[in-house]
Amino acid sequence: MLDQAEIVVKAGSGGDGIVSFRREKFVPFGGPDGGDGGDGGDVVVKADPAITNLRAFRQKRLFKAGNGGDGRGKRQHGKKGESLILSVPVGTAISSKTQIGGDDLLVDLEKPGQQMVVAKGGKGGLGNTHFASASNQAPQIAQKGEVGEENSIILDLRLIADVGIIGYPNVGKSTLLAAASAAKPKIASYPFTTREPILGVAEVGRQSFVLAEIPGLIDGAHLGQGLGHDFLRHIVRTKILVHLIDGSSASPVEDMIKVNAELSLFDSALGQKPQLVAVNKIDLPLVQAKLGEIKDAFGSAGVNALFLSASSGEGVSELLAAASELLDKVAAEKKEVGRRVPRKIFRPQPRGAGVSVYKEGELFVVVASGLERIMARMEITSPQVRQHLKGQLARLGVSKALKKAGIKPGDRVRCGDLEWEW
Ligand SMILES: Nc1nc2c(ncn2[C@@H]2O[C@H](COP(=O)(O)OP(=O)(O)OP(=O)(O)O)[C@@H](O)[C@H]2O)c(=O)[nH]1
Ligand SMILES: [Mg+2]
Repeated sequence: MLDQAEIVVKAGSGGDGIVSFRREKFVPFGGPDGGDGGDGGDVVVKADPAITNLRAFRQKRLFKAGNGGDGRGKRQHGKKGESLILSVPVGTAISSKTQIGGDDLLVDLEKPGQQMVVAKGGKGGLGNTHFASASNQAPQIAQKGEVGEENSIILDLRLIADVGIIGYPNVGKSTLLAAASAAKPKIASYPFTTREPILGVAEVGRQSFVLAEIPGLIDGAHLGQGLGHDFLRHIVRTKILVHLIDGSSASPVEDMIKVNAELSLFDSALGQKPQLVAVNKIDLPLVQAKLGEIKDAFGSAGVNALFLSASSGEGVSELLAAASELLDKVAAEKKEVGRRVPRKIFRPQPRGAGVSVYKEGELFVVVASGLERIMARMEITSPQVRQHLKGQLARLGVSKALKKAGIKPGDRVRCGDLEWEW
């Protein structure tokens, strides 16, 4: 049930555009007819209900889409590279690995058919037909294809349950799950009987929801103690929690506080998740005897606890009704928040923004978003290309920035992997 895989995805590179001129009988000087390169294929991850695990991604690590074909003469464009579609189970979260070793959640593929491009194919280079102008009718310029994106991503199949049943080991989580649903988890009088999350479906009136027993919550679980913190991340996706507490424990309120602290230490959002506190095992005479005391203790802690016996069934239907009600409330609030989220506004960057120039000894180094991409696609040796590049540099505000930094003809400039003379 716990499923994770780390893979490398590589999109196809774009094909090269080419330099070619028409050659026909009786036409001595044909015009340019170099075709464009085809775009490289994308790598796409798609949620497919037919897939149930991430096994396929644990055996193989590199997934590549097809490259675009090169352009040819007679304006023939290169073939588009074939995209690669990776089918994953619904409920897979995709994160990208950050350079500092962490990960950033990119998307949660929650719906069947939902998909995301995880590596974008490189654009095909333009053939020389695009560079013809009134002053240059025989252009020797063609663009190289752009290199396809390569990314390291983490696929993480998380459990999808509406309600997570949490609590210390042996408090009766499995017993409650068995009483509330048709699931048949193993029940025993020792801790860590349950070693993997277990799902069950509960029905309340005409509503039904998925319950999951989350095992392994002990002090230090956020540090990986006990069964480790792998299960804790499953709780992140549940909508609400049922926090089950053993009524026969020495201090039920303290148990609740400690488990909640463990949740917050793992992820502050978990500590904020709505929860119902339920005190179990009220059938035990020992618990009956101090029921009033326990109620008062929770009352003073500001918690409106529910009381039940998972083994006798007393109070179970009331707990399920309360869970159903809380789920409705959470869903209504989510809708409300969804309406209030402001639309994102993208503002185009003014020209010259994002260009910076610094000196490395005698060398002028240019850092400009966009320029490195253009440069990587240039065959800088040809004089015509250099002319074209000069135009691009002026357009992006790079020339101005270099002049401001005091550049003189003959000085050397570097941008990305390319170095040239000014
Ligand atoms: N008297 C009484 N015993 C209960 C009740 N609920 C559970 N138990 C007992 O408590 C013990 C643990 O129950 P489980 O349901 O396995 O507890 P759990 O929280 O799932 O435990 P782990 O999976 O090991 O973390 C078993 O011996 C159960 O029979 C209850 O309401 N009353
Ligand atoms: Mg259990």
